[in-house]
Amino acid sequence: MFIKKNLEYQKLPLPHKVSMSDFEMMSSIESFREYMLKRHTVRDFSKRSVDFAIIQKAIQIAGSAPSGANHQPWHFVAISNKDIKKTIREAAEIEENKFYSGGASDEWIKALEPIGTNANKPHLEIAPWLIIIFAERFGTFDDGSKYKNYYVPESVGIATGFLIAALHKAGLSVLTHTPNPMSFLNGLCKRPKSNKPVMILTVGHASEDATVPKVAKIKKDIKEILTVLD
Ligand code: IYR
Repeated sequence: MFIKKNLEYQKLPLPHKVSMSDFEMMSSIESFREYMLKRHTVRDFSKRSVDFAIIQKAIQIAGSAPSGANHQPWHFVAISNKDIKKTIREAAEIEENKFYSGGASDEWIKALEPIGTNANKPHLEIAPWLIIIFAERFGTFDDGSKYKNYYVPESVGIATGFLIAALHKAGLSVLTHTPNPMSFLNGLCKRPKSNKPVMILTVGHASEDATVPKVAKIKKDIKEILTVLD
């Protein structure tokens, strides 16, 4: 929580200086690239448990992300409780059933065909952890007064990217899931109305027989995603 009287501008020397030779830079980015390219969105999870300490560290990394005015407009709810996971699965499947049986446009359903998704979400119960990501529209100072957050979707998106990368670094697999509507998650996670549920991350180990859709591995060429003006 922000303490109002601590919020004065003050300069600090850069706390960590990462200094690398050109060679070290290349080798560092190359090994990171190789590792990140081993990340696959997984829908088939094993029941193998994951220590809470790993989840906690990953969320610390997410919490270090840059954000609008450094307001850190996010909150993470980590769930391993079987009953709560079951409730989330049931609620999500009700919404997904509506989505897949007429709620979504034909164009959207067609776009999902190559990914092979459907309304069944067993992973929400099988995987050891669900992390629910909330976006906070407002924060509260130590004196109880409220302040507005800025660039909330952008900030939460960056933190979510950090989180997914951190979980991958721990050898875990992740599935991003956005059931719509998601307001049932506020009650279940005891979060106030000012918190908007953004995403459910299913987190755990991929099952032995996990598969990925072939199309998921077709990535746009660098020439298509990068324009250089030099
Ligand atoms: N939320 C649904 C549908 C879905 C939508 C998109 I866009 C995806 O990339 C994947 C699925 C579901 O989870 O099945």
